[in-house]
Parts: sequence; structure tokens; C-alpha cells
Amino acid sequence: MPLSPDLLDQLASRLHEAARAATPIPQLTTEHSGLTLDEAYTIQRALIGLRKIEGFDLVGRKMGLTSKAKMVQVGVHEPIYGHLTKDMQLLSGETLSHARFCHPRVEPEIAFIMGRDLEGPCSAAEAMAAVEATCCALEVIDSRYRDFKFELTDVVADNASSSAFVLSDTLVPVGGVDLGNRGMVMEVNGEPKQIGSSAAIYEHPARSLATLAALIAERGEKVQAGDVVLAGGATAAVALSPGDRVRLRVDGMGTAELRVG
Ligand code: OOG
Ligand code: MG
Repeated sequence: MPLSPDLLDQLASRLHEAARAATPIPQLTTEHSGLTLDEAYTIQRALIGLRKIEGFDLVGRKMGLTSKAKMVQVGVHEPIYGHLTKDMQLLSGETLSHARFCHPRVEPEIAFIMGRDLEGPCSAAEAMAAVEATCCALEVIDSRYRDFKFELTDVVADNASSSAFVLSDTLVPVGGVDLGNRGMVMEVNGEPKQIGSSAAIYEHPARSLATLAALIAERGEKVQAGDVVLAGGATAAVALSPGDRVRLRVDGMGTAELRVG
């Protein structure tokens, strides 16, 4: 049985409150085992609507579960997307307050800054033609579900666990580096914790961008000029503790840094 629009709004409010209170909740699918992917994306949009009411504008979107390592870590084997709002963006080197999150984790990513609108479906080459610049990024994810456990539709409803992100100060113009195989080292407190390659992100981060365009085209939406797009974690995510200093270095693309307070 399809869930009513009112119920989808209520579920969005439940997730919104869980994020505000930094208190995890049971999975939505425990109560609503038949929740569909389409309904989950409707909840996600309602949740973003609630954030917008609080003054947090949209600054872009992110892809998630685009690498094997990420899929294995959370046991969900399908790429998904989420929305990024302004309050989620930190400057490189800034401090994130651990207390504002349920159980935050950090992961190494590649980001795109869009120069033009991009409408899917499109090829990876067409997607790259709409990009103005690329950079490396740290994404902080924080599931609003207990024990960081969820099904596909749960995590989609929860805006793909989006909670914060940091772009590197260095922006690389398109064509400046080959994005297909950049070494990525994520250090926590000076120790390499994850080592990977941008090749792990859907074989090439541009494919991830093209997939985002195709997925949102199903709802008549497009990637907008000026948007930030995160292509997805290249490695498994690492749990954050207060006091941690995180640094991502990507071959030819500079560094992104984050502190946890
Ligand atoms: C879902 C979000 C996945 C990524 O980069 O793969 C994601 C999660 O792992 O909680 O952001
Ligand atoms: Mg991510």
C-alpha cells in the first residue's frame, strides 16, 4: 500500500528532528517495510523543504554508494543521491562540533563545481563539459538511524546521511588533471587511515555526475550552474572522535582539512 502524502511528511519531520536533536531513531522500514524508493526520495525532498524553511538554501547535491568499499561498509549496493545545504559547508581547516551529530564519519571524495546546467540522461563526457572546476573534498556523513544501520530506502529518506562537507582550497580547472586515477590519502591525527584512488568512484567520478543527472531527470530536475556535486566516497568512511584532525591529500588536487571539536 502506498504511504499517504501526510505520512511521508511526518516521516520527514521525524528525520529532521532526529538530526536537530542529534538523537538517532529506529529505521523507517521497521514500521513501514514496504517503503518504496520513490516514496523515500519524496521524504528526502520534504526533509530538504524543512531545512529551507529554517533558512538553509540548497548549494548542490551528492552521490553516495558509488564505490565498492562504501557499498560493502553499509550493506547497500545501489548508488543514491542526496541534497547539500549551505549550513553543511565548512571551510578547509574549520572545526566541526562532534556534539551536533549522532555518530559522524568522514570519507574522501572528489567534488565538481558546475559551470553550466546539466540535464540527464547524458554521457560522462557531456557531464564533464558542464563542469567549471573540480577539487578534493571531505564529506562528513551521519546516519540519523540507530547504530548507523539502514536499508536502501531508509538512507535515501535520510538525505543519504548528508551532514557536512569541506572543499579543498585548491580548485582545478577541467582538464587540469586526469580525474580518472588520482591517489587519495586520508589522514587522521597524522596517520594514514584510508588510501585509495578516484578510480574507485564509479570507475571515474564523471560517471557519478552523469548518473546524478540521470537520476534527478526522473523527477524533472537538473543539476544547476554553480552547484557543488560530491561524487561519493572512494573508500570506507572512518568514525570521528572529538579532537580528531583530518586531512585529505589528493594527487595534483591539494588538500582539504577538518578538525573535530
Ligand atoms: C550513505 C551515504 C553514502 C558516499 O559517499 O558513499 C555516501 C552512508 O554511507 O551513510 O555519502
Ligand atoms: Mg559521501
